[in-house]
Amino acid sequence: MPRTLTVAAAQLGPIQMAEPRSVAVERMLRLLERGKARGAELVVFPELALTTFFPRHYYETIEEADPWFETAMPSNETAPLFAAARKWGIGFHLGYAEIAEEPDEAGRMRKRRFNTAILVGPEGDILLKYRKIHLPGHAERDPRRSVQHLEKRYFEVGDLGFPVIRAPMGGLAGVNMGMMICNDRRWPESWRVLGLQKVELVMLGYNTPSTNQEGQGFEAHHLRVFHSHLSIQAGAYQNSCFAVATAKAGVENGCELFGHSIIVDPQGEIIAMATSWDDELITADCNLDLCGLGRASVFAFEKHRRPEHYGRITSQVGAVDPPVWERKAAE
Ligand code: ING
Repeated sequence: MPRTLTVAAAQLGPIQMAEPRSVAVERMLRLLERGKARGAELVVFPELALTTFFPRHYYETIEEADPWFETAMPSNETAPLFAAARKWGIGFHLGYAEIAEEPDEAGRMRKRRFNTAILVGPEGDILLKYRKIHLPGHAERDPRRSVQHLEKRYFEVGDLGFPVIRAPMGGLAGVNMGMMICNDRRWPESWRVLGLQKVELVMLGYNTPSTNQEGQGFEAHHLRVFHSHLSIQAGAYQNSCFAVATAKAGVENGCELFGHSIIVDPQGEIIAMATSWDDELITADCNLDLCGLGRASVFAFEKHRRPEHYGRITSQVGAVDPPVWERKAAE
């Protein structure tokens, strides 16, 4: 009997600055209901799914951005999602901005801000939490940019690593599930750390502008979606896992985000894709046994990996110049 899990990407259209969380949650409940009707057992919502993508806005003090954060999860506004999960027996992934009163590395208790995602089980338990590690953009206002991207200003680098948990989901007694968030998908290290924990299903949400805002050079528009899909398909293939990647899409305060949410199988094939840039549910039946093929052959890590040659990957941050070739004087 194949270990099949029916998953859904619940893509959200734009959330405007003035839109209260209750409206976003109502939209998400409609998608959860549609997921139930389609037989979905796990629904993946986007990154920062409760509000507009506020890191595109500059605030003089980071405290001014605090209204965009959740100080409790579940909160009054998000409790209906947890109740629906329990009522319908559906798990869900939710991305949100998190404020936590926690000790930092120096053991000092303080208010900490993260770009966070949680995995909630069909009984409403929070099974796993992840805090975004690869924060793109910049920390100070950048006058060259058409739109700011201030994740480095408002969020700390995640401090939970890339965890994987084996937990019941749908009709299965145990599924190995892990998460990453948006820019993380562009870094193969994110995928490999999850792959080294036998992840079977990677969930990720994203908010990605449809045009390059860095102003550092020409990038054809179609490459934005190509790069996103390339990263996810490669990550899934090279770690023999399924991936559910869910967009927040459409035009928020004049800034266009692309949709193209996808579900990818362990062969790297796209098995479902959203076609709108609005609220849209896509589903796929994932036979998790398909993760085994790659793991037993091309990507049998224990047989083929050679960590003794990978030292640069963890010892270096940036790239270094290579030695320059010179013709050797004749001996
Ligand atoms: N957004 C974008 C992402 O990684 C980006 C930022 C876009 C970086 C394109 C590089 C190229 O999809 C977030 N929120 O990380």
